[in-house]
Amino acid sequence: MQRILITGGLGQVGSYLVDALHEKAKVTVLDNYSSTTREAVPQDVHVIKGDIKDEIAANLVKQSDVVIHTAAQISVTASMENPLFDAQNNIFGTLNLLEAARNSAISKFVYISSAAVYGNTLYTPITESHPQDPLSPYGASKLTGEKYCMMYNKAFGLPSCCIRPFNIYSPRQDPRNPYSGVISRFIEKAKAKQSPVIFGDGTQTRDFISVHDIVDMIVLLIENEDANGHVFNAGTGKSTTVTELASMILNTFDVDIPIQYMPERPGDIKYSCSDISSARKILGFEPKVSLENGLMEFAKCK
Ligand code: UD2
Repeated sequence: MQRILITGGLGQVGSYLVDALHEKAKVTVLDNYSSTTREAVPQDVHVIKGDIKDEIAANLVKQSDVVIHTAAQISVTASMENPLFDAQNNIFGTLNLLEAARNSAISKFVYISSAAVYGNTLYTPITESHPQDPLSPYGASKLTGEKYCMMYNKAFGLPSCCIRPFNIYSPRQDPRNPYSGVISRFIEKAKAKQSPVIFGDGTQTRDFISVHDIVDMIVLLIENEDANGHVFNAGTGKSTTVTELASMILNTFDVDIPIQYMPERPGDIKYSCSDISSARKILGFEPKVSLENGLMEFAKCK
């Protein structure tokens, strides 16, 4: 049985990955419990409390066949307040794992980056070759992690690859977290029969991708040797305006209240939509969850 290490395995992406993989492989989770609890994954999954910067992480990498590195400092806001903390986790933590992987026999290292590496959108759909000009320490640290992964592939032959998720959503995203995405926030409001608040005029667009499609892409990456040395956009290739999203959520939850508009959020990008031709061609990836069905999943959890 393949031994798979999932760093950040109690987090949003990590815990869904555990669900998808733990019956097919010997899964070990490494998590520092910074924003989650043991209950995020089934009791029979092997969970180790520890940090990606520590020796324990390096030892676990050496005992694995596959490493899926989802653990990160994920808050853009926190990264603006404390760039050093962000870099220690996202750059040095990643480097600690890569260095352990260099001296091991692993068959795959998957790194979860972010669409934040692009910064302001110059054109859509955004291809992987779009200029990368991050606007936050978080974007810069994620990009640095990617560069290290790709350099380890070129210089040391490490079988590594990266994905750049666009706007991921799932019912496991905590709406009270200030960094939580717009979908969780609007749903929280709809459930409380309160108006969703749109920042700006609502014509801004985003590419919303269900966590299940992110998991599908990572599973495809694990077995695909042609993916090594590549970075893939992880989106749906479809864009939705924030006003359309608010209406869809009010419909899904059968709530008839007006939308509230507030001033635009500083630093907000206007248009975002991924080009996923590369993932389609090399991985055979096809997103399966429509936004309508993804929102229904939240309604079923209420
Ligand atoms: C997403 C990612 C971020 C980074 C970035 C890259 C999330 C949570 N964040 O930021 O990590 O990768 O993309 O570009 O996925 N909005 C409202 N009302 C609300 C909340 C948000 O109108 O109550 C708007 C917000 O102003 C923005 C859009 O909804 O125009 C999406 O906001 P978001 O916070 O979900 O994600 P985003 O795209 O800023």
